[in-house]
Amino acid sequence: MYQIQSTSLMVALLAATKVIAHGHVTNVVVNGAYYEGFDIGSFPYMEDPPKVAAWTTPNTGNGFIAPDQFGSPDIICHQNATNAQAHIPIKAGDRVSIQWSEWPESHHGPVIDYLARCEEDCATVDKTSLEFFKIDGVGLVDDADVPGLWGDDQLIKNNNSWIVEIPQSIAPGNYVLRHELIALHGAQAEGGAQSYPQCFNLQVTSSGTDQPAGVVGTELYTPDAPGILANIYSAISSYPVPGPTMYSGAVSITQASSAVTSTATAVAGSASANNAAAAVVTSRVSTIPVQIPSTFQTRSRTMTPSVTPTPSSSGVASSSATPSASAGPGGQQKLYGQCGGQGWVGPSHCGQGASCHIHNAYYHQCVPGRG
Ligand SMILES: [Cu+2]
Repeated sequence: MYQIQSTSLMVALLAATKVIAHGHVTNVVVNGAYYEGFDIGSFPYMEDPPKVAAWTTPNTGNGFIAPDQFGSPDIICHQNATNAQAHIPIKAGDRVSIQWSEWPESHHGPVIDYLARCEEDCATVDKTSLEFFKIDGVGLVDDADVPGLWGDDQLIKNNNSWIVEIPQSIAPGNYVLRHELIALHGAQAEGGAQSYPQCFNLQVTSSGTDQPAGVVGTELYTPDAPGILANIYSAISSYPVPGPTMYSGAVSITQASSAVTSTATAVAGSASANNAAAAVVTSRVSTIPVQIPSTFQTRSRTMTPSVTPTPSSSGVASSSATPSASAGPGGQQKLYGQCGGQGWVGPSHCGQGASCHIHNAYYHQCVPGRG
């Protein structure tokens, strides 16, 4: 019994480490309205996930894009990302507050934001054709104390959030907002930088006319570019934020928290920029809504039968190899079933091919893969 418990604990710890290690954008706030992001903890396991303005990625491990992938489409909107099917209506000059789940202190580096115009609909545009222009880039803020104070240190101080202003001068239209953190803790060696891009579809109304030239995502960076290859552990007199030069109409703003006053649903369907569709404000709230387990799909299908348990001399009770949701603590849970969380007394193991993923302190779920 002890062995099983400790294995279970180890799986849980590994899952927790993975989740805590990096992060992803949970939501954005525009003019007080809260828009849900792509929830990597639940959407990949739903048959019909909500249509949100955030691009979809199966990057359930909160991973990064390494420099040897900077020329691959994965650098555009993260690993195997596919177009968001909804968009956020916004006015040029408005600000977007981007909320990360968490960000590790050791991962110093720049915060960078780009826009790319979609000729038609950002829900169907070929991402490799998007040309990004930089509207924000904060790298080394203060190097008094090596490794320095960086853009993402400001993000951490600001409750893991970042505010970017949509330049007033850009032409109206549909845009992909590409928000990115680049971690430099290993960047003293080529290949050691880590990119964490996150994309959102915006429908911008504006009286501006600028259509800044941009760069396709796969040409934003190279592994040896200044700012990608950088040693943050020695004093740096100046740090060049990687990527193309900043758009002249970009606005640098002081970071602050953005109060949530309502929740809103991103607009799905045709994204005509002339159609001044307003966001559907569904409710007024005073606090940020919390994902609750009831949004998870429950499925009746069970795991494929697992292998016969290895005979054990210690007499561990494993008379049945069939996963069962009614097993006691330490038993095997079926795929997508609950496997832990505060107050949970059911099975804490997942069947073969699945691992226990910690969505939050209250809900751990068996998901495919080794976690
Ligand atoms: Cu890391």
